[in-house]
Amino acid sequence: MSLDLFLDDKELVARIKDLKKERNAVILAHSYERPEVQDIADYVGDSLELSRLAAKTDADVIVFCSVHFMAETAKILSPQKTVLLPAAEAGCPLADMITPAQLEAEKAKYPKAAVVAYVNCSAEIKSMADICCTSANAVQVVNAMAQDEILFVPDQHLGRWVQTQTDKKIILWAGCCPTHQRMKVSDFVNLKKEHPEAVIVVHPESNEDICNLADAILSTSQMLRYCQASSATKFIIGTEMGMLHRLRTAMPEKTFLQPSKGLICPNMKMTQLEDVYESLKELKHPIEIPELIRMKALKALDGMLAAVPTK
Ligand code: CIZ
Repeated sequence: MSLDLFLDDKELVARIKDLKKERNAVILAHSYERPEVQDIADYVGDSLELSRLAAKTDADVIVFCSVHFMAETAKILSPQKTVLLPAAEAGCPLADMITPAQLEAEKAKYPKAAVVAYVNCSAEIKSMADICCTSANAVQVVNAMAQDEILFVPDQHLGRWVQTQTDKKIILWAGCCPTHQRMKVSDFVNLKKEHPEAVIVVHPESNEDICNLADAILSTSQMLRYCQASSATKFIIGTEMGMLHRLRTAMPEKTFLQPSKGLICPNMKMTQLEDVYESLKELKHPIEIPELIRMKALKALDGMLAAVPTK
């Protein structure tokens, strides 16, 4: 560890800002990142919002504080830019729950099905899909497909939730997010007893029994807009705890409660201010994707953007 890492947070933040200017860089942070990392970022959002911002910016360097597949998505959309993942080890267990060989075998079982890949997967899986989707647009993407059968990978819970909203036949892959899996029905029930006026909002990566308790099932970007538009002032939020910092920052006048204490994604919490500083200073850790894979993955992402244009 270099000596200049023994800096207090104020000094680190000042140096990060200087380096950002020098490098013509932009810092993006996912809503599940540590509060201090969200606070230093130029933009906080979901994976697709951030990747699209990355593609539009004039910055030469994009420091993507998140996990590997998210930084990869930014690189797929912006191959000419330097995309950095500050914490090299930050992966996604859900993304790792399907391999290219497994998807190849599954596609052979369902030759008539369209493959819809949730963005939480590797560039290689995206390159094998007909189209990508996010948790915000999965239903619209599935409904836009010509095929009646959809092989939905890798998140079974998002796929199951989509099945409740469409007439298409969804074939599920058994992946799941271990962080959302840790939420317990009893935690929601107990908190709701204490705060009967609170509105329950959960992410579609949650188990079915949790979704059944919810007033709204929404992606992180939808959660923010929903809570802003709602006349309610108290919410129970069923997703990774970083999102609570984002909601509290955007709406300090409202109350956001967590059903299960310490609902932390260990990968999202790997990025610390020191990593952001090192990343900018040493250009660590650049994302590279073989061009053939990148181009095929781009087709699946572009297909989604054409099927469901976002503002
Ligand atoms: O795509 C994302 O950013 C994730 C992981 C969740 C969401 O709902 O935004």
